[in-house]
Amino acid sequence: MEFFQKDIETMPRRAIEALQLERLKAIVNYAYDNVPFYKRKLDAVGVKPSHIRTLKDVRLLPLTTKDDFRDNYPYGLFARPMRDIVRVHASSGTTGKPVVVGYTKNDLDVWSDIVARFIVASGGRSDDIVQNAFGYGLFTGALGLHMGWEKVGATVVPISSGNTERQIMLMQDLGVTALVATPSYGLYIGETMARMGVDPSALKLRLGFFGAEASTKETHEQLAKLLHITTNDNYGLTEVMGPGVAGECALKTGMHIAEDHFLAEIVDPDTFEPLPEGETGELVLTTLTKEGVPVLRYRTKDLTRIIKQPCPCGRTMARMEKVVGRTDDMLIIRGVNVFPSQIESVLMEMDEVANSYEIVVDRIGHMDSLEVLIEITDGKLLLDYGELESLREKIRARLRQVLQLDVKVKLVEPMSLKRFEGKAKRVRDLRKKD
Ligand code: DLL
Repeated sequence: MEFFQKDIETMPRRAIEALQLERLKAIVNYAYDNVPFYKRKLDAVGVKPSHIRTLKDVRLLPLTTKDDFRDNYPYGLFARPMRDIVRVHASSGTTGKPVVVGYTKNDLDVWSDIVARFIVASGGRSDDIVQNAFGYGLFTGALGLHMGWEKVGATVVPISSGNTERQIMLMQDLGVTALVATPSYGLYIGETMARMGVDPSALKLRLGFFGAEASTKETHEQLAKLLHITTNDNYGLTEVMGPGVAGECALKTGMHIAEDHFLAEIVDPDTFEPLPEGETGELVLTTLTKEGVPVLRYRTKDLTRIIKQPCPCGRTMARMEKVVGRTDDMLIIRGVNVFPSQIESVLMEMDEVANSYEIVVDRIGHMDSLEVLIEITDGKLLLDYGELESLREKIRARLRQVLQLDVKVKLVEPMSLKRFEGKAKRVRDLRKKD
């Protein structure tokens, strides 16, 4: 097993926690002294930086939310004057103002280190040729992975997203060995390859790095099969840094959190009370070293669980399990909680259906209804009513078993649903009138 920063990645847990405490004290002081927003928030609850004596004391600090970033748009949460900031990024909010963040030189150095860690942990090497199909721009994904791969010493092809056939042509011509994309775009690239008659096993492609949206184990299996690669899942968010907050190693037993730079907690998503170790809840992150925009207790809205046992790969940094979904993506259908990822798991296991689906939620009278539009793989099936019905019934029964809910299933023609080059949007909730 190769490491990018072995001494750090395999530190004894006691040492990691001691380092976290030292850094937590320093960052709370730093945020209090340099960001009026944090001084106001801490003063309002009567907490002083000196009250942080143990790691658990992080709970004394108020939570920070996306709205806090919006309310302080654009530079209100910056702790450094603009002359120290060398880059800004922003998240693509669909409504309202975006979240703007800034990085010092040192922040970029840390950021590229933590991206390089999961790249190397998943088998990325200096002789890789990397097609970076994340959209370049204000999105942290493209430049984050770009810098991480450069730090590893690989060759980056900054192709950005879109123009899928050209992506495939360049993949062949340039001898690309690693792909960076959202899982949805990875699926679309794989599907386009099949349509073009390109055999993925004849390509040099061997690794795929997928992040920026939730993907199930089944989706990764599908990506591995379609593209003939080994896959990696990696996690991050603009407010806290970008990609690199956590990433899988080759054993794929959860995503190792860069705990020397982030303190992770799991809280009850309704009460915000801390949950016992190992339980699933909302991830809350505190940056421990970030200079540009330090963030105390950011509510990610992502639901996951943290595993602290050392991983057989040798890394001691805690792992977060694949994200189940976001608290704001959870659908409540006739009182039952449903995550799109549960539906995705079922569909990805079935060969008869393609990788595209759409979930439509509506209210008919007083009843919520959930309909899933699913593309079939073979268009000829549409001519055989009997077979079509039996497939529909099979999917319905499986979804009922997993969701404990009756779902309408509609099978649609191959390639009739929308494809995504970035983050997918697969849910249409018609109950929300927007
Ligand atoms: O998506 C940062 C990123 C870019 C991570 C590239 C990994 C790779 P935002 O656009 O601010 O930042 O979106 C952050 O995306 O709160 C999660 O809900 C979701 N997300 C990101 N990575 C994963 C993942 C980037 N691996 C939001 N699994 C986060 C599940 C993810 N959800």
